[in-house]
Amino acid sequence: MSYAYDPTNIFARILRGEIPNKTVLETPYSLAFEDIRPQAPVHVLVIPKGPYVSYDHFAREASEAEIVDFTRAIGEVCKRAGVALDGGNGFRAVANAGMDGVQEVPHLHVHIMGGRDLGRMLQ
Ligand code: IU
Repeated sequence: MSYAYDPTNIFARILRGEIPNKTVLETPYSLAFEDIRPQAPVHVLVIPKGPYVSYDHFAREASEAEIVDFTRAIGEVCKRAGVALDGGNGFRAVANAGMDGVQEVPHLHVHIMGGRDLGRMLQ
């Protein structure tokens, strides 16, 4: 079995410049932009530029350079948004995957949400 990536998904189209986005950060291997339906005062999506469906796909097939870049991009987004723990009140990072994870867009994205008390996610 291999992962099937659909190059027509909306984030692939954003990466190709076919659809506008509110960019927060761009690095060699990653892009971060505002979620169009924010669930919190801070709601940014961080995506790798490579064609990865999900976190498990990325973790298994991305290069070390991509993984380092993506991880650092998440840290930088948190810092820029003022939610990193060196000065901010914190955040939630979520990556939904597949049917059970209720993933809407089949291109890996990590939601960074913060700016309010997000409540308990797990009971
Ligand atoms: P999910 O993790 O795949 O369920 O979340 C997809 C997110 O992508 C969701 O929060 C949408 O509001 C967001 N989004 C977007 O920011 N821009 C778009 O054009 C589309 C979805 I379609």
